[in-house]
Amino acid sequence: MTSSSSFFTMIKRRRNFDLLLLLAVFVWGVMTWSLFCWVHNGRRGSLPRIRRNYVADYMLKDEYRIAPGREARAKQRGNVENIAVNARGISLDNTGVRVKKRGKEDPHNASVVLRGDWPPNPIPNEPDFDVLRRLFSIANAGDKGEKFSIDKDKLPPEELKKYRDAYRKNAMNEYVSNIIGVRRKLKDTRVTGCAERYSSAGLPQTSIIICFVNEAWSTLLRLVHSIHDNTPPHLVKEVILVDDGSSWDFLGKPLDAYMTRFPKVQIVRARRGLGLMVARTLGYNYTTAPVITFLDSHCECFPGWLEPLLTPLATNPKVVTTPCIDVINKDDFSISNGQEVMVGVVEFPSLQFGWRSQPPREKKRRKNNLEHVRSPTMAGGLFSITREYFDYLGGFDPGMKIWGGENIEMSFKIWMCGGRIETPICSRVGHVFHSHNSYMGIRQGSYIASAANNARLAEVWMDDYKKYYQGCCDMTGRKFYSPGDVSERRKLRERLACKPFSWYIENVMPEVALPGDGLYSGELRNEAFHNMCLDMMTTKEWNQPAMYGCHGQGKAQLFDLTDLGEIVANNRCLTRAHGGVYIQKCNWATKEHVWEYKDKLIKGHSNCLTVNSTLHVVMEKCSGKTSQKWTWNYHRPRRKTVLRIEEM
Ligand code: UD2
Ligand code: MN
Repeated sequence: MTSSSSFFTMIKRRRNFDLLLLLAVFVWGVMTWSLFCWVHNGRRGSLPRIRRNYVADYMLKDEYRIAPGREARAKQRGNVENIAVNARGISLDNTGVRVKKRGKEDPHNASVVLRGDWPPNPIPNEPDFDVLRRLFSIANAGDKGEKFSIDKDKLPPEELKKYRDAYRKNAMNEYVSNIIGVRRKLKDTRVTGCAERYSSAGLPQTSIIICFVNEAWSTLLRLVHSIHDNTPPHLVKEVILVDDGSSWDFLGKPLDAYMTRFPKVQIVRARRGLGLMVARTLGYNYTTAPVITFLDSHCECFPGWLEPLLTPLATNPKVVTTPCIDVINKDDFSISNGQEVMVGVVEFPSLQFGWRSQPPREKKRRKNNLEHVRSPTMAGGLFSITREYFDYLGGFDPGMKIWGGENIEMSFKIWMCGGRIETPICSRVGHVFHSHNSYMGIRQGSYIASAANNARLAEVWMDDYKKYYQGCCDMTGRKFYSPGDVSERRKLRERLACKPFSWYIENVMPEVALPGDGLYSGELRNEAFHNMCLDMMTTKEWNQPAMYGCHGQGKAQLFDLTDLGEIVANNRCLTRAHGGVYIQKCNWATKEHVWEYKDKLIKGHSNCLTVNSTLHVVMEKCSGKTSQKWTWNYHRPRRKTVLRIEEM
């Protein structure tokens, strides 16, 4: 009995001992954890307050951490979008989207973030500001839209690695953009008279739609800040950010958290990448204002940008406005304010959008410098349109995928169905022109999609003129033409009784050369050289055209003399410069592009196009010798004589 009771006492003591041991381990664990947290808090403690809040927020959530190599693995499996969305754990409704509504405060009371106030990890490639401050003067970086650059060779290896990685992932110098931060002041670069000309009183409200896929943190946030800082609040009903299936973690919860300071911002998330046309339509479904304004996700809005876009729409719902797009340099983030306002055209046979100077008739039509510039097409990312006209035109073609073509489709139908495109010269918005489309990696098939989009627009809107587009290309240059089912879009056009494409060409864009449709066209042969044809050789600017064996394949040997007197092949113009003849982008403002063809001589100013001994063409005094005598295959004495844009 005694022995058994002492046995139990021993067990009891042993239990106490175990409990004590457990307690000690627990206390040790808590102390280590506290020490760990203290160290981390110390780091966070040095950050501005606002940042600490959401750093804490997302650091708690494992799914917002960047899993090294995850993107690469996902790419291998070809389903980046799904992985991304799942990894973020975003809950979605049946339609595949989630909408976050914000509070109701006045936006101007919203908290602001100062330069350098910037979330650390998990934003990838965040510069180490302490290192940077020691090496460079980074105060006021990029202020007033001025350029900011650093000598990357001075960066220590770990910073240089970030610098390079950031560039590769974003097709722009994200590292420098990060130094500039998410907010900067922009100069008022409008021409004189703009500030007085527009008022925000009585204008309709707009909803702003910004679609993005894997956009850099600093460029996306800088855009939203620039809208906030440079727009009268009563003109903006809401800003809809459409996340089109981004795979970068910081565009999840951290972005949600950041945007809570802007009560008018809503974030709509697509379950998977929809392509920009469908993503914009998705955003559109959440808008409520009478005017819709689209912006790319790497823009910056200048003071007074919105009023001129809305003003014409207040009285004419069929006018679509697009701002002057200033170039934000992808390397130093300077914003250059191009002096002359350009117009948009479509190039043949590529159907690509192109910039040109204002054609002579448009210059004549505009009575003063502040008058809006009418434009045959628009770049497509930045424009305001009334809800009424957008709906009437059937919005974006839902059959178009990923990228490309939608801007030209929209432009054609705006004009052909009774409206017009205008650029108010007082509205200025900057846009980063990337070295390539950085999201193409996660949008497989984007080249093919863009070509198919062009085929759709040719099939639906271009009537017989679709012969000028013969399809284009995948990444290897292989051509194809696959518009898919366009029956619904054709019905739409019929229902709206829009004008024929010939009307558009003759009235809206008569200056653009259609290949093989010039006053003179075909091969350009010289009497001194049999079996040889003038050949552009390449489309590279400043290359010299030369005589080459005739191949009958068109393209670089298919020359058109246009109504404006340009000699065009392969979408490029023959240009006189430094006594020689070169290839340049066509530009109606340039006198050196204008030629006269008479008595077999091709004259430019008072000299004649002549073949020299190296088979290149040069300008020489006109003597009538055989090497100055040219013949074309076809002559079309006619035609687009009426340029009626001013009557519309
Ligand atoms: C121009 C337009 C762009 C669009 C395009 C033709 C300007 C300045 N930009 O090319 O808006 O009209 O021509 O299609 O006028 N995006 C998505 N999902 C995608 C692909 C892109 O949401 O699958 C977003 C992207 O993040 C960006 C916008 O759509 O905000 C336009 O793409 P971009 O910037 O690559 O096009 P860009 O400027 O080369
Ligand atoms: Mn863009």
